[in-house]
Amino acid sequence: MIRGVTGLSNEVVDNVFLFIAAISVFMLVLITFLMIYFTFRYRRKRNPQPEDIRGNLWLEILWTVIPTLLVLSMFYYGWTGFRSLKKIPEGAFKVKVAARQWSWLFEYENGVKTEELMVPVGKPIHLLLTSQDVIHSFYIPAFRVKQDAVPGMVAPLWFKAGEVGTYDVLCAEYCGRQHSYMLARVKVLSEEEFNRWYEGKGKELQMERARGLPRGPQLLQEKGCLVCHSLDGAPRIGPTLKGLFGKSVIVLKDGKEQKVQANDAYLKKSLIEPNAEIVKGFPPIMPSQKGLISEEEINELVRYMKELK
Ligand code: HEC
Ligand SMILES: [Cu+2]
Repeated sequence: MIRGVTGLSNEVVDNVFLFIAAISVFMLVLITFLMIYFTFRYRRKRNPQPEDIRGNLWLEILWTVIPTLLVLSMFYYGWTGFRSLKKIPEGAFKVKVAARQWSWLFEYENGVKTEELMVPVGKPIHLLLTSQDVIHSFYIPAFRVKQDAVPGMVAPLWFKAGEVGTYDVLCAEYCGRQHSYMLARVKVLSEEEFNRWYEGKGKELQMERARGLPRGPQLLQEKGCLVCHSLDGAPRIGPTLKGLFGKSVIVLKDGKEQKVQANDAYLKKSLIEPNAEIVKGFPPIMPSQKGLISEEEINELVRYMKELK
């Protein structure tokens, strides 16, 4: 048990785990003991003539019934635990979680988006998991919860953090080359601190929207572009976005090399149909933003990319 971490899902999972582990250890000890005992007890020196031992009804009943009960009790605890993990308490605090190659995005009901999951302590948190590309798996070891995020599906998950602190979030489904980048954090705050953060962020967002501030840098972060693209000239998984506008780029189109000008149309197309023209020397793995991005966001991103000289 990880010290200092308690919560409903922890108790449920830990109890089942300990129960099964205890039975397993008991069986291991018992079987090992009997094995060693029988090798001595029935060794050849003491029993030069092999004996023909016929069935024993009571023994057979015993060793059928006891293991059956043990296994059924494991099933019972597992099943009731599973049910309570699946039953989301009413009034739980909702957060949408989007998984994508290779980052997580958390979206709260007031529209605020973050890359770290912020939650209040002691309150049930209801996560709604989706994936924008391949199958990922949302995993918080400290809270004993794990759930696949599958494209085209919303998977629910809930937990309750017992103590204030910072805990790891991992992706538990191998999802491509930079799978390990999907290490994020859950920050558990006291209720008061959380409310202050939540309301502050909400107001900030409203103000930004009202003023229509350029959101380029924030969009790049929010849409997860910076996992694969740098702004400083160094290639990452994809080419750098620095100085891209106006450059001539060698791309593979239908398998043939071509030179194209990186103009507005090219930048837009790179977002919506990234695999129509693949930049030479890079793998065709950029996830299409189709359906994930608004016209206004595309325009803002293109505007910002043009500024990255
Ligand atoms: C999973 C990694 C990944 C993510 C996330 C990603 N890209 Fe890409 N991107 C690539 C790769 C790889 C290429 C080059 C291959 C190709 O053209 O498809 C590329 C190509 C591009 C190009 C063309 C670059 C050039 O030099 O011609 C642009 C523009 C671009 N991406 C912008 C974005 C933006 C904006 C985002 C966020 C909305 C984004 N990308 C998210 C991997 C990614
Ligand atoms: Cu993943």
